[in-house]
Amino acid sequence: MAFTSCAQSPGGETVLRHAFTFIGRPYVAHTLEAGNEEKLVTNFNEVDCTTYVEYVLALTLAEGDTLRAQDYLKRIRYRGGVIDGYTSRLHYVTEWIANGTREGFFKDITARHSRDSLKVELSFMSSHPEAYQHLKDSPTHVRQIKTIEQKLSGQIVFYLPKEYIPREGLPWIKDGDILCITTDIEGLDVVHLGFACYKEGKLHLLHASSSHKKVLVSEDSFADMFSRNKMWTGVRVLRINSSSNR
Ligand code: 2YP
Repeated sequence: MAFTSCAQSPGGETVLRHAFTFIGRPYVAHTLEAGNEEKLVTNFNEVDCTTYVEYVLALTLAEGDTLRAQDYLKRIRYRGGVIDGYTSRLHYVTEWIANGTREGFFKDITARHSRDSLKVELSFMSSHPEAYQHLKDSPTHVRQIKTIEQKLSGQIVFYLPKEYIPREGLPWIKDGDILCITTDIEGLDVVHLGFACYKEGKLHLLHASSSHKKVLVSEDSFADMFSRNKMWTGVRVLRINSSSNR
């Protein structure tokens, strides 16, 4: 698949090379909810938007070594890399970003290019327990998630509002960057994740699509996707620290 990209970062091609290997794989939600005991699930064959980004990030950091990728995956998905029950998983992207930044996996480059900020207010999981297999029958888990939500709420983060995202993308958003789509859904921070992928001079989203039920490069430009998703408000952009990006 030939992609002419006008905004290259040295590590960006490496990220996209790993990301492209997943194209066509089925979108399957809740693959991490199997069983009652929280353990590391590595299912490269059935992905949702988050597990797709996590698997590609782990493979990129491990330079394709699937054994090392398992260790990176644990550090990407769990607070401090420690698996200790359901709530040790980084459920909210706000905390997933802070953890991955601390671990040196990527850096949030949004603040360098956008002066727009938003205040994080998290309550979605504790106020919709019925939507989560490990919350609907566990008041203890709900209480733990509520404490995490309260701890994370109130912080100010930078984002790029959708009105500033042109169809041709921006010079500072490069191939392979992780795009975290912010939302105005009550109590939620991010509603979807994917990779920046330039195609014929336009910025597209390479993602696990719940509507197309598979991993693909979006037909529409990233900017045009916002007109079809009214609850999308903008984007936080992460640059992966792959060896050639360091
Ligand atoms: C996350 O949802 C879940 C994690 O519990 C789960 O729902 C929340 C707050 N967190 O471990 C993880 C992996 O399954 O998914 C994601 C979800 O996006 C879905 C998967 C998608 O678009 O494919 C992350 O939070 C990324 O954006 C949001 C979105 N959740 C909701 O819209 C409720």
